[in-house]
Amino acid sequence: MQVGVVTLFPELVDGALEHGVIGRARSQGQLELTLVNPRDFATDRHRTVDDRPFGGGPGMVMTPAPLSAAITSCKGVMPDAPVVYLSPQGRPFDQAMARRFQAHGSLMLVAGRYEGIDERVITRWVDEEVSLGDFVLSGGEFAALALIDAVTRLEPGVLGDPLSAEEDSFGVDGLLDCPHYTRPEVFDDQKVPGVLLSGDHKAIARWRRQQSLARTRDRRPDLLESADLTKEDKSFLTSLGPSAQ
Ligand code: 9WO
Repeated sequence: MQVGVVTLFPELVDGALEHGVIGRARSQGQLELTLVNPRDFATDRHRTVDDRPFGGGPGMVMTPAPLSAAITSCKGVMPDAPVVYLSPQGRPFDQAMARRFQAHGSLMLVAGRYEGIDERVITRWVDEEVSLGDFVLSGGEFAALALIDAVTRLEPGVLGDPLSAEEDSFGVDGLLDCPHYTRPEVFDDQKVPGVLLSGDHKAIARWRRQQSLARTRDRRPDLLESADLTKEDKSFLTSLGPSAQ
């Protein structure tokens, strides 16, 4: 997976991606990262990358020329990468989008700062504007990092066990994950559910499925609309009776 990030804070992005599973993916060449700083393309004495908004108002806007030059430079490295701008105005990111980006093989992320970037940069270069949720950050970098993590872990060989990428929440059937337990059997007066100690693999699988179904109905009933449900799943949900909502 080839990922470019256009950012005023390349050290922040680089440092965050040194660790854990994603850090290993980088050292094994499964994630190839290109960081481009718009400040390196500013031409004035102070290397300015922001300016006051036309029309007035608080704060600053990322000025188009250095940002545009940074995107152009990154395009030279990855000409086929779709350009994605992370902002609260984007289309909602989800696991299906992560799979699509991973399957494409290359991706350029634009991380904004200040109040945002000049709209003409979006018009000219951005293929997709993407949001991770209804909240505002101080810049697009942490959203870019979350997206990179979600995409890179789908790359073959990045997770030790090839099944774990699929088995997580949203993996295949669009349900939330079941609860997890490890030793000790009793912690803080709380016992591990007996079925998990039974050795009855069929009963364990059924219990986990039912936990996923009940949680999804309680916390994210919207996901049940498009979830992959069997007849048995549906009759279990019916057996729960009306939900709290
Ligand atoms: C900052 C600001 C300050 C005063 C008044 C209004 C304001 N709006 C913003 C703002 O939206 N800043 C953004 C910061 C500009 C684009 C990059 N930033 C960003 C990206 N914040 N949050 C995201 C983001 C990206 C993806 N998913 C969720 C949030």
